[in-house]
Amino acid sequence: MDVKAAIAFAAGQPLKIETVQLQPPQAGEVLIEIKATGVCHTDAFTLSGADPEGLFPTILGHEGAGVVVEVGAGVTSLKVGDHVIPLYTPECRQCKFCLSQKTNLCQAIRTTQGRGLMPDGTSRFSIDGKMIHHYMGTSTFANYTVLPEIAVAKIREDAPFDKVCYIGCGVTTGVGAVINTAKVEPGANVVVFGLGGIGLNVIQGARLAGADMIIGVDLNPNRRSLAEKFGMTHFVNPLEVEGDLVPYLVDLTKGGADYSFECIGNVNVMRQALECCHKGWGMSVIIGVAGAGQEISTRPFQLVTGRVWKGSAFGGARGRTDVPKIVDWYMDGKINIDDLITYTMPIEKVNEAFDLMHEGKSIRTVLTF
Ligand code: NAD
Ligand code: AHE
Ligand code: ZN
Repeated sequence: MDVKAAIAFAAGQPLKIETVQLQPPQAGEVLIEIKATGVCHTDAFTLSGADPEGLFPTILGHEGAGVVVEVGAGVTSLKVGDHVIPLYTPECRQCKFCLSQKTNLCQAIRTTQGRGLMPDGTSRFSIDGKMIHHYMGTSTFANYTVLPEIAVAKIREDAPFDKVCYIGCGVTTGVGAVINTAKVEPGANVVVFGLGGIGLNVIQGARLAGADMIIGVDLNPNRRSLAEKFGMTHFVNPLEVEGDLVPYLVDLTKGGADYSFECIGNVNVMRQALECCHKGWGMSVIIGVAGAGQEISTRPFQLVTGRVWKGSAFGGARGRTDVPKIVDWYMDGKINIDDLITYTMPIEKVNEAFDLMHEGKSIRTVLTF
């Protein structure tokens, strides 16, 4: 079938809206009509060319919501008409990783997904007979996309697509990192580096967990008021701090953060995030994605003396199990999504959405079809 998609033909170039061809779902796959998709910094990261897994041409987008319109042979957990959120972290419930119950990183289709292909090693997308890569297994910058059944979360039908699409990445990543990965406890002191689409969800996750002090760190002073609305108690702009940021934060938290979160993708900030943690127990969680060739460093003494460095992908969430619950939290008013969606515009304006992100003018832009 012909579908409308924003294609990234090469790194660093604006996306182009084109009509592309999509093959029907194969065994174990479903065809989804995408109704709305968020634009995450990771889409921009891959488009920039800094992603070692970045492949072109591709259809970006991994924060979508839509409706199942066709199911392939053998699909049992989904039917036509189901409202769904595509998952870049699937949940097969059968692989070693899923069965371990120690991680959300299902590996059932990770190899082909990383090569921009469906599990059978081919792509469903093409243009004029030339193959186009899938992206993160989701490719939500298209009005129709195909996914394996194990990479689709079924959600309630009264949830608005143009809001809950954000649960497909940013909301779950931020809130989940606090609850699933760090397991922040009531009364904890938390420092959040980067108050964008992820960091603000860490802030609201920390409030949900009952954190006491919630410190937000960002170079953009315009982030302050929204972060306060989401639970931030103290704002720190590193440009206004005299001297080193780390001792400043250790002082502010009276000994160091119980938990810190890096939501930028900057390896120097990752080091600061670890080193501002409390001696003996402070835990720093890396969420930000850093470019090819970049490495983190610190004195091993930081770890010897009890600080813990962790990472979190998709907020440690098991998508098919946890995403429907997070949709419920939103529908029940436990988490705020609406105030983080700063722009909603048609897919044709996708390049404007990236510009707004780079200019620091948006938290999340949602594209509709
Ligand atoms: P964003 O662009 O919305 O937000 C980034 C924020 O960081 C901005 O507010 C910016 O002003 C701030 N910032 C930039 N440099 C800074 C610095 N040196 N010090 C302090 N603040 C600084 O991006 P986002 O969508 O929130 O994504 C954040 C990061 O998380 C990206 O690297 C993205 O790829 C990654 N990410 C990871 C996961 C995961 O599962 N691990 C999921 C989604 C996004
Ligand atoms: N392709 C990059 C890695 C990018 C990355 O870490 N992605 C996160 C999700 S970011 C969503 O906005 C993730 O889930 N990682 C786990 C995984 O298996 O990719 C690279 O460096 O190669
Ligand atoms: Zn994302």
